[in-house]
Amino acid sequence: MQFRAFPISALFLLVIALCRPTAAQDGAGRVFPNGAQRGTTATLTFPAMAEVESATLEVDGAGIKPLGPFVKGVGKVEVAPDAAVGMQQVRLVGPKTATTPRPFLIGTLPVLLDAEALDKKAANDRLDQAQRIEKLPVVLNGSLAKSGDVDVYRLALKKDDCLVLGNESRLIAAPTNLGVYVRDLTGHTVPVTLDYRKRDPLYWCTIPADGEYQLQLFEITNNMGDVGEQTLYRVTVTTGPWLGYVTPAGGPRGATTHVTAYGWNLGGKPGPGTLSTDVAVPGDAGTGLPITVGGAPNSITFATSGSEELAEAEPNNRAEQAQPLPLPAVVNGVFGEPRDADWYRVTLKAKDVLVADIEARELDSYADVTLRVRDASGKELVSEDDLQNSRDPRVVWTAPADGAYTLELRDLAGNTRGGPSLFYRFHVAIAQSELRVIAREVAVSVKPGAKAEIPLTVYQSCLTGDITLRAEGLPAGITAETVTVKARPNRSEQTQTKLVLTAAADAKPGYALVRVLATSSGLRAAATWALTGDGGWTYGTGTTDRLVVLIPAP
Ligand SMILES: [Ca+2]
Ligand SMILES: [Ca+2]
Ligand SMILES: [Ca+2]
Ligand SMILES: [Ca+2]
Repeated sequence: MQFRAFPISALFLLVIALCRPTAAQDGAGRVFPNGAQRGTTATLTFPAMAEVESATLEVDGAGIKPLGPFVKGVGKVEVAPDAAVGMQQVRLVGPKTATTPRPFLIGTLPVLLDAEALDKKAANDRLDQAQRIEKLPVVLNGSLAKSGDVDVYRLALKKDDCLVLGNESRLIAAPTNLGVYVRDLTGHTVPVTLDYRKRDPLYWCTIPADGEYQLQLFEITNNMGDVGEQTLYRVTVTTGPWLGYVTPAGGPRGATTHVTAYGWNLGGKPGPGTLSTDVAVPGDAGTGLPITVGGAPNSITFATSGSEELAEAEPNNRAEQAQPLPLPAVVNGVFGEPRDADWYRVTLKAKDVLVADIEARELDSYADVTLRVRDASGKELVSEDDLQNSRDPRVVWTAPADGAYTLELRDLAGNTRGGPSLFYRFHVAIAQSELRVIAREVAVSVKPGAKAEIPLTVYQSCLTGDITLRAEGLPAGITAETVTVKARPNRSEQTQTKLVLTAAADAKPGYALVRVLATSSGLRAAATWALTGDGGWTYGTGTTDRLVVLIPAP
């Protein structure tokens, strides 16, 4: 599909239908509301813990303080006035079980909650039941919990306002395909433009005249008849700034990068637009830095690196125009127009292991990048697109002989589309060692005198030393033997393994937050868990590296 503004189309419905996961997974972490304004207190509800007399809130992050234990899944939290804006994870640990962690967004804006989500007898399905929005900007947080549910809100707008509905429903790990109508009070529809470049489509429109309007929120597919409390939404309603993306999409740590920001109502100009600004990345930043621009209430992730970074230099559409790259390097490029091909050249020695890695989809770029490696004669040696699981391509490949090799990048649908939203970051290096561990359970329960397993997947590239896995911070009475995974020099490999936990017969009930650490010749990685939502959705981008190990109460 092209990057342009489409109305809600059959094609879009087909695409989101195809995106539904096939395997049902645990959604026992659900929490409501899904965020709070900093400097306020909020009452959180975890439906999975409704039967539990007393449970403890655990937060991955700083600035959220529980005001006492949670009773029957409900408790209050205080969000500090200086809490960092962005995503944290919250979960509840009871005497026998723990919920999965869920994204929780701390913001600067007031939150208006769906009256139906708070009170089963309330309704906001029609204009005469509409909830009033007194002041913009505001965050609407609710659920489309019954078949055909519509949530109606009412507000005053001015002629030529650019109204933006910044949708973050999948960001909070909800399986929601949010649809929006903007109507005047007579029911006349204001044409709305849909930008579905990101996993959460954004809606915007220009208001035709001063007056009162209604916003009607609904689930586009009715989730194939499977709507419920999990069909949550979080939408920022604003006539002010909203950030889409920036290019370049990242920069080196310890340096300032000049970027162009793309969004809406930027710099006081209504509608889609751009803004130039600088992004300073601290030397100790992680691999992603949350940034915001021009007073927008939302943030995006700015990628960072420890390498030299270059800008793509057009024209580079043919082998003989290939841009030479030092090794290692990070190139920030874009498929700027239809049929854009971006060629690069590296010089390798025989047996050099080339690691070529694309970041595009991961950064919410619209580009679906393919990567080809060719020798000096033009013969194709490697081709990778990784379309199957919709991930960005990565090539680990050993050069057969000394010489120059070309790397050709294209957008899979590039014959019909091009533009700034089709950006990418291209990492190239020789024999870059890498160690990563993913865990598949986020809470493990061990009875006194019994054993339990933490299943792990270990990813390694070009390691020379064997990998040691161990658990740190186990509760008293629980032990785990270390596990060794053989190093595979000059190779990229994944290994399934597990840590076995053993509880002493007299281990006391309780829990601890445990980290699983992997080390190999100077590299260290903590196992992470991808956060999933109801129905196995993994749209929430958060991860956690803390596992609940629980000795259940008898
Ligand atoms: Ca509702
Ligand atoms: Ca409703
Ligand atoms: Ca290009
Ligand atoms: Ca090009």
